[in-house]
Amino acid sequence: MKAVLSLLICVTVTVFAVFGVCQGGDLTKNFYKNSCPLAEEIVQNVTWMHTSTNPVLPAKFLRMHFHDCFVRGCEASILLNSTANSTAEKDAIPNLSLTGFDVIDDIKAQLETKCPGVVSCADILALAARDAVSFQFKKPIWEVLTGRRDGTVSLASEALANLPSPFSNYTTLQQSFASKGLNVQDLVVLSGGHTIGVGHCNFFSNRLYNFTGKGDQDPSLNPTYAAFLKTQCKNLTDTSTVEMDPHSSRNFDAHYYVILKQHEGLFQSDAALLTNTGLGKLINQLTNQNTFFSEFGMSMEKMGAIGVRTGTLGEIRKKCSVIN
Ligand code: HEM
Ligand SMILES: *[C@@H]1O[C@H](CO)[C@@H](O)[C@H](O)[C@H]1NC(C)=O
Ligand SMILES: *[C@@H]1O[C@H](CO)[C@@H](O)[C@H](O)[C@H]1NC(C)=O
Ligand SMILES: *[C@@H]1O[C@H](CO)[C@@H](O)[C@H](O)[C@H]1NC(C)=O
Ligand SMILES: *[C@@H]1O[C@H](CO)[C@@H](O)[C@H](O)[C@H]1NC(C)=O
Ligand SMILES: *[C@@H]1O[C@H](CO)[C@@H](O)[C@H](O)[C@H]1NC(C)=O
Ligand SMILES: *[C@@H]1O[C@H](CO)[C@@H](O)[C@H](O)[C@H]1NC(C)=O
Ligand SMILES: CC(=O)N[C@H]1CO[C@H](CO)[C@@H](O)[C@@H]1O
Repeated sequence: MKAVLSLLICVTVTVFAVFGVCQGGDLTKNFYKNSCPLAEEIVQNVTWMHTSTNPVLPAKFLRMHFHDCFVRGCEASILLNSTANSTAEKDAIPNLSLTGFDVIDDIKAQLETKCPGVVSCADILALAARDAVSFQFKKPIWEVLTGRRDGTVSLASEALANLPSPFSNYTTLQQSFASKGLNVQDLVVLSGGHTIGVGHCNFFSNRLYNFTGKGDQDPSLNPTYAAFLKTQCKNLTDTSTVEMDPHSSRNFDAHYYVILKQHEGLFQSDAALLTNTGLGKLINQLTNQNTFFSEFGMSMEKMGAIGVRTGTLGEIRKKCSVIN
């Protein structure tokens, strides 16, 4: 029955595609093979060139891609500038510390000289996130499907409403991911993105100084680690940054799960993964680098497909920071 149903769906989709009625569709491997054969190579070269002199770029791009996908789908709304009429996602509070927009502009400019109006900003971001993270391995560590098109709307209020907060508990995180079609496995695996990059004290200092409003510490946080964090974040208003995966925050590896098990996850949202005891087995498995990398690739493919516009939907922006 299931097979018959999917055959029916396939036939329907094909018929619609042939007649150009169906505007949506799936992402594909190497979408620009004919229209811009060097596209993926150009993205990788320019990304690697910038990453070689800017070691924080992998963290910036990985988080930027996540923020893009969780708000209106992966359609580059995160790259749009605010206009006279509307404040863009870029200028919402959760964007604090996103950088690298100039690098995206550089990649786009080089693609526009080779194949004008062909490669979407949403695809550039998905590829650049993968390539920046992969720079340390000198080869791509997950596959990125392409064919996304760009959206035309970006609203700061939607960033606030759609991005999970670092103060979230497990239930809230699970709901947030479910609302994007991602399951609990994706939640645990993608949280492993916190193996690179930094977090600002104000996103977790309540765990050090005032967890329940009584000047107390979060009992689920490793006390030795908490003592260290207090030397980095002096008080509740300190806005310094600390590495999320201490001593290895520029190394994309499985170490996030090692510290997580030691109750050294930085945010409440990290610690929350331990509150569902059913996830212990998965967390243990993910401490193995090969397992983490292959699972991360699969979950990134799902995240990278959230709400994508394909076919004739959306547009191919000429500049990533403004709509055409
Ligand atoms: C599960 C829900 C998540 C929450 C609540 C969350 C929250 C945060 C917060 C608060 C920061 C610190 C920002 C700052 O202080 O500048 C951060 C950083 C980061 N997040 Fe997440 N995040 C989540 C999931 C993800 C996912 C799915 C990815 C990518 C796969 C990701 C990748 C990153 C990276 C790479 C950084 C470091 C950014 C930098 O160094 O500038 N996060 N996250
Ligand atoms: C990308 O970089 C490689 C290695 O430096 C070089 O051989 C290749 O020609 C570059 N490709 C493009 C499209 O610039
Ligand atoms: C978008 O904003 C950035 C930062 O303010 C600026 O450098 C860039 O030129 C703007 N883009 C356009 C197309 O005006
Ligand atoms: C601002 O809003 C007005 C009226 O809704 C519209 O005509 C105009 O095109 C908008 N401008 C921009 C830059 O979005
Ligand atoms: C999780 O957080 C939400 C929103 O703050 C709250 O309504 C809910 O009661 C919390 N759940 C648990 C189990 O603490
Ligand atoms: C700790 O939290 C309580 C309750 O929210 C608040 O009244 C108190 O002022 C906070 N303490 C500090 C040092 O901010
Ligand atoms: C909190 O710590 C920061 C960094 O050490 C310091 O600059 C600031 O004055 C402190 N604020 C308060 C209220 O103690
Ligand atoms: C990179 C970037 O655009 N950051 C903005 C994030 O939002 C704040 C306002 O909340 C802006 O001041 C930043 O410029």
